[in-house]
Amino acid sequence: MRIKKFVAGSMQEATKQIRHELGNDAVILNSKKIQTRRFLGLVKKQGVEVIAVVDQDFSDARKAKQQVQPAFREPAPLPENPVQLELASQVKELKTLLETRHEQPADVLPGPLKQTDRLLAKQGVSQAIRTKALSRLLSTSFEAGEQWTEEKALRRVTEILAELLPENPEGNAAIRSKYVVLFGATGVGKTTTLAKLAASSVLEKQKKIAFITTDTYRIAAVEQLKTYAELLHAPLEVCYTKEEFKTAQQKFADFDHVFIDTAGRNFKDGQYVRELKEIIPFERGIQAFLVLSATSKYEDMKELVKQFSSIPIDQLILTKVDETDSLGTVMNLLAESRIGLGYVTNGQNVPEDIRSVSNASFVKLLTGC
Ligand SMILES: Nc1nc2c(ncn2[C@@H]2O[C@H](COP(=O)(O)OP(=O)(O)OP(=O)(O)O)[C@@H](O)[C@H]2O)c(=O)[nH]1
Ligand SMILES: [Mg+2]
Repeated sequence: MRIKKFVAGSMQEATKQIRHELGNDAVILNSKKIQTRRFLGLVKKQGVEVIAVVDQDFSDARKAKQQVQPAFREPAPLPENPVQLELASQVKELKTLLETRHEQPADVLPGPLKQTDRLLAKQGVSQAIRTKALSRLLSTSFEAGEQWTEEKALRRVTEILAELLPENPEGNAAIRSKYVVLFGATGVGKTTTLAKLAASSVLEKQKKIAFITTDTYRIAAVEQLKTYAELLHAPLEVCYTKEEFKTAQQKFADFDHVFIDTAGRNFKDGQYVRELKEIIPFERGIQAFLVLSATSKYEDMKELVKQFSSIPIDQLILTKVDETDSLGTVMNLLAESRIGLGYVTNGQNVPEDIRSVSNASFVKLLTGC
């Protein structure tokens, strides 16, 4: 790879020099307007300073390919506006470099974009998503003479990341079904989060609510939910079987919302998912949330989503975001699973430590932008 700085009176002149010295495969990494001085420094003149790079391996491989396949060479575009054409070709080349250099895309990026890429990598955003986001940034917002700044690049990439997430309009997370069920691995915060949701239904929307728990594995689990139910003056039914669940549903016929808690189990064992489905009729009028902890490993979260693929999950709830600084793995999971995120929780306090999220607010949490 060869990098060189060029100083010229105009962008056209600079691109001419670059093409002459580095060839048609050169890519502009950065350009800025400068003032040059002539005649012993007495006369100032506007100019540009351009840093360009050529990836020799890439260039040679492309030339070799063109020589072998001359019939497939694209016809050269008509030179309407040389600067525009040159920029368009640079963007194309940079995108190709990005997409073909999967191991280290940051290598070929201009400085501010490199910073953005590093920040996302530090957050744990996968290489595939970073490449996609930066390629989209290059195709959509590269304007003639525009100076990249770190802030601008990060802001734009944040918007692009939101576009890569599954559709999840703002307000979608609202509790809208009569039955709301939370399930997920042990200790992720299901019961606490259920209490937060139930409390805001009562306190903010004055709804009449009840609780059901199917967590009959631990005595303490029932006690924990009973405490919240008493605080909210809401009835609680403990259900061991499908029949008991049906009876509880009849009992709560005239309630606005029934919040259902479930036992945390090692759901890698498909047996537990089957047990859950045996008691709760997931198909009708039930808003189902899979609860994941932001502190979990990506592979474990992915496996869990897979194990629950036979249950119609409405949205995910992400707990314990206060315990981690990196939400990249969640970004990867959402983009891959195509399930939207409804809420994030950020502490142990009931009911305040919960907020509903849209794609836009989630990516802002991720990039801090
Ligand atoms: N830091 C932090 N802790 C949380 C959050 N949500 C829940 N917790 C804590 O996590 C612990 C487990 O919470 P529970 O609500 O009992 O979790 P669970 O998923 O119901 O657990 P099991 O029913 O045993 O599977 C408790 O100490 C909660 O206070 C959160 O957003 N942030
Ligand atoms: Mg629990």
